[in-house]
Amino acid sequence: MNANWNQQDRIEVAPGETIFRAGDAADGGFLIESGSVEILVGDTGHERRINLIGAGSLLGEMGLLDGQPRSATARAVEATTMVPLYRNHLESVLAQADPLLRHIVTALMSRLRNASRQNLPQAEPPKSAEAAPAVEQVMRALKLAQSLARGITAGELELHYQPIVLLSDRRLVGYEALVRWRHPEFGMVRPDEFIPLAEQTDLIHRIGDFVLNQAALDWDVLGLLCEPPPGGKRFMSVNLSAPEVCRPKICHQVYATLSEHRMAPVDLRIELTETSLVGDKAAVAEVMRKLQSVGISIALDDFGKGFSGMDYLASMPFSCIKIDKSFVDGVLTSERSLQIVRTAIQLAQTLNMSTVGEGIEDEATAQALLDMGCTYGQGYFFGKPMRLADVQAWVARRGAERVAV
Ligand code: G
Ligand code: G
Ligand code: MN
Repeated sequence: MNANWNQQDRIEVAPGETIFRAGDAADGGFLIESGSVEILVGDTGHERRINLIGAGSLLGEMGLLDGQPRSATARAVEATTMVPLYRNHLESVLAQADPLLRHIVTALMSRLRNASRQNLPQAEPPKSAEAAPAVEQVMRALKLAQSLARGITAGELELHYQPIVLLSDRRLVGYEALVRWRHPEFGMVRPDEFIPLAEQTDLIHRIGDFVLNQAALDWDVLGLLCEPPPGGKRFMSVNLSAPEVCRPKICHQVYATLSEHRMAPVDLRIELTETSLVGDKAAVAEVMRKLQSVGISIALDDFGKGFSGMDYLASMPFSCIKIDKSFVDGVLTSERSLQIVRTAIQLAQTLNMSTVGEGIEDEATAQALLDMGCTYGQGYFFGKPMRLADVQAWVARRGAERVAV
């Protein structure tokens, strides 16, 4: 792909402009948004048009796959707008896609590759009914990857807060900050879709900065809504992913943000998943100890979901374990889930850590967790992730309900 186009969101091409020539190096493709493009074969001066493609068509998609030189020339017929699709993005999207989707896309791509070997560079992905949603999903992920930088700059990220309550009396003690992307085309996009894309680049740091900054800013209001028991803690939990934990000067960045917003370090909790702990263990532990030494607490997120939670519990300074929803969901129906949750809570108690049950959706589950000694609860049963103003309304409504009881 032309170096000047690298990492652009949209490319505008003038009528008659060449997009690429046969023989050019290829490392990506394009999706035509508007306009039209002709595909030409043959030598300069003796070119022959073999196809004319328009909005919604893929162009140069072979480069997405194998980086082989272009087998034809592409030229805009009129003013044309294209979304560039980069190979590293496709690869990261596919690496996370579900295996069926990965299989479909790989099969489609290999068909395309064979078609192009037979000198049919105009071949397009078959638009069969089955393949359409898969292609759409890949397109969506690619478009998201492409527009993330712009979206962050344009202020499309927002932070939602999910209440965390003390299970014994259901009082509000804290929140988990969860980032969302209000995308102009796709609406509200969940972090599972864009955080992994952001982690491939430095964009994850811009997201991390936004989240920490916004959470510290909103804590001014949200902190006052909490009602910790006498001597108990109130907290704002934020999620950090691996590249953020390993970022040089992460501690400095966190302290600077806290002091800018006059947020007390003891009010901040950082959630780390096992996957954020990979890499240089000693370095990660060092960062965690530094954060902890100023009063910030650290929670092990999604406990039970990974492979070696135990290992991390032994070597890293956690003060809280968040028990994954997949186990919480089963406490009433699966003896195994029940025993795993019970054991996790006991382990936490032995190690002097608190516990949060995640994804609680009903009263009976909340009660079961409380009976086992779980400290905190989080889940739709108490409250969904909400914007700041909605948290205020939620607190007011709860207060009224309590008075009414
Ligand atoms: O709210 P939702 O279920 O969409 O969140 C999905 C996952 O995305 C959560 O489990 C959480 O770990 C992750 N996530 C949410 N917000 C952030 C954030 O600000 N930073 C990082 N690194 N991950 C987040
Ligand atoms: O980072 P973590 O995996 O802990 O984030 C929790 C995620 O789970 C959030 O994205 C939130 O939207 C989601 N979630 C929280 N409570 C519930 C719940 O009760 N039910 C379901 N289905 N999802 C929940
Ligand atoms: Mn979390």
